[in-house]
Amino acid sequence: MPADIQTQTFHGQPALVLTTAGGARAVVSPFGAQVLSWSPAGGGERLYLSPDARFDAATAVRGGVPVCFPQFAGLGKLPKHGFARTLPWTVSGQRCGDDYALVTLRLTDDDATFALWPHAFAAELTVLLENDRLELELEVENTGHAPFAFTAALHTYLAVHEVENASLEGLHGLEYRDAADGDRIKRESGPALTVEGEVDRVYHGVTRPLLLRDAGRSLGIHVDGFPDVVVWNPWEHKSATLPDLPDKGFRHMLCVEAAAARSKIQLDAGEEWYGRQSLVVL
Ligand code: TA6
Repeated sequence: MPADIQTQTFHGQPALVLTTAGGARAVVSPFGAQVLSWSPAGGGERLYLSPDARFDAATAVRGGVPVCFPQFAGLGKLPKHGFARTLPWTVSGQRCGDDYALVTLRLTDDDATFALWPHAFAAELTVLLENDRLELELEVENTGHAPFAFTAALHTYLAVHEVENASLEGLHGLEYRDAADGDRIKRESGPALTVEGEVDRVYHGVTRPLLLRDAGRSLGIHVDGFPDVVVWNPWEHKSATLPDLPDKGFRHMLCVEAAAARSKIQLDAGEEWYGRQSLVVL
């Protein structure tokens, strides 16, 4: 069978299901332009989706790859992580080749977004599925007549077998803001990051590819255009405050997010920006 894109129901909501000839599969929800599932050819699920996630087309879905725009976390006056993750996006493009499937979703300003954030914009998320990789590209265009600035992230929840046994390589020597320790600025000293408690860090100036090792599996994480990488695991106490994450859920996830968080991206009228995160099975 060639690559294919079908509309199906996923947790009661419409979703696009992308498949490749080799057997890779991804599920993308137009609500929030959120990738909810990804399994490469011949492999198991690589994204964490909370079994307690809510699918009511209003609440942010816990897991997969939420798109945070035009604000990352609480870095401003907007709702946490902005409004893009809780709005319906339009499917603006679909294409299949011999060995890939690609969809593009689009969100533009309307009265509701304008009331929160008075700017004219067009945001597009393109999801490319190949046998051994998933690539997400967020493009933002200033369609208005005045400059604006934003922060953003692809808040990727990676599935891990047991987070304490996973390790993330490639951050050595980088400066980070430790949101789990009073926003102190620190420098990564170890060759690999391991998780043994709450981790909530914004690493700056990430240019090298990262490598996630977990239970005999390896995943390459490439970030382009986004200057920062956020690593997040809520661990036990924080996790208890999240109603849509089960008690032991934090053990099976590690967020490695492509982000523009430290400095805002500035766009003049008519300008465009893009940032990309690629996940590659190694
Ligand atoms: O990206 C890390 C973070 O900003 C954390 O501080 C944590 O709160 C997380 O995002 C999840 O946010 P959410 O609003 O989805 O519960």
